[in-house]
Amino acid sequence: MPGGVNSPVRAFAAVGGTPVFMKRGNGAYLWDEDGNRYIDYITSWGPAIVGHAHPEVLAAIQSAAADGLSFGTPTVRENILAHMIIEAMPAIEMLRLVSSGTEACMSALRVARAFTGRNKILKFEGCYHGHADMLLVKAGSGAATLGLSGSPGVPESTAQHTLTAHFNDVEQLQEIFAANIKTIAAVIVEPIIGNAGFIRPQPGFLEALKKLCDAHGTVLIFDEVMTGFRVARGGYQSLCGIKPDMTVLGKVIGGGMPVGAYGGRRDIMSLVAPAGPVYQAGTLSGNPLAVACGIKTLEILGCPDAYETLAARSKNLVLGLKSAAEECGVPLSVDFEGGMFGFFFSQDPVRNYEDAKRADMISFKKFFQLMLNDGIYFAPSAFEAGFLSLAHSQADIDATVAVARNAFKQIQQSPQFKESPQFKESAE
Ligand code: HOZ
Repeated sequence: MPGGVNSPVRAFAAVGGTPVFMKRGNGAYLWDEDGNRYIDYITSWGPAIVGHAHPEVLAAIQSAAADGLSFGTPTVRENILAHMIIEAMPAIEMLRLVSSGTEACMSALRVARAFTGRNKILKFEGCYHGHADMLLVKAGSGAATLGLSGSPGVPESTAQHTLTAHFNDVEQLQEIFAANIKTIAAVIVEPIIGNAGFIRPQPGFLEALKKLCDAHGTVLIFDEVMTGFRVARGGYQSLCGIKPDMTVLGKVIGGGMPVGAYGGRRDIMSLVAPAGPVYQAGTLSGNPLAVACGIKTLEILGCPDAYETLAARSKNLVLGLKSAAEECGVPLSVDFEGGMFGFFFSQDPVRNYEDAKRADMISFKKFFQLMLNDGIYFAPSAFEAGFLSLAHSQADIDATVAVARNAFKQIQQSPQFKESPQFKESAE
């Protein structure tokens, strides 16, 4: 396997060392092949929001498996999951289940192009929307981790249709729309960026984006693969009150099995075959086991206080990390929403991908290794958000902060830290 992995960010390329091979997970924990236990803040990059190996989820999958693995026909379960999604996100009037976030983003853009009859799309630097050719332009996640701004193999004739902009820069957006009058088919955006670390939209940014899209007949696509059913049941769109034309989902809706979805306005989604002429298909789309896993996960998330609990845990974690860092004189910028969080070794708040790249990567790398050695598993890249689950207890958070305090002390004492611009700035 290239790099020994099946997805680049897992290879520890940005933090050094050998990736840990995990053997099993339960609740908030993972165990590696040598039997070491870790508090897990990746949660499979988001899906394991109710905790690993939740007994009710396992029972739902086992029961679905007993009925057969895949039929390639419509099933009632697919309709149950589709209804649960539509109920939580009223902007989705019609949807199609697929097997990954990549597939969902790629398909959503095809439909948006067909709907508008236009070719250009606009994405934001540091946002990651899967690895379809047209979206591997200034992408986040593994591409950012490896410093790849594009990818060989993506034809220039494909990439030329992808415009990019800085997240949180309304002025630049206005200029781009003015220079591309009625030629942009779609804007795709992670309403909170989770693939360049955690970066929140500034007040007014998404509102301005929506207004420009409406004025120019451009389809606004919220990529809520990370934020959907994670920051709130209705995704970030339910918190910011903006109704996108289309929404892309993945991760939590499959609860750890391969499920993605794209949906939105009925007039747009009606173009998808066989209702309309835009082709998209999949043998394992709506797979019975995957859908059963998603349904049970969303049912568990329906328990009272699920999102309050996730938010309280995230808050305690990031505030605990921040205050431990401050005690040691290490600047740390932190943020969270629901069960998703992030931190940058930066004095200043991070508002876009350029800011994220300026954060202190040497301290991040040291922090990651020190935490891992003491049984805390954060993402092995500064360009990824963190995720926790309903299984994370306050005791897990306290234990994490205690380990982090020790790590920050060691970072503060390292000669590289004293030479870093971050340290010099914080000392001024
Ligand atoms: N692109 C995923 C997170 N941003 C990582 C996928 C994986 O390595 O599993």
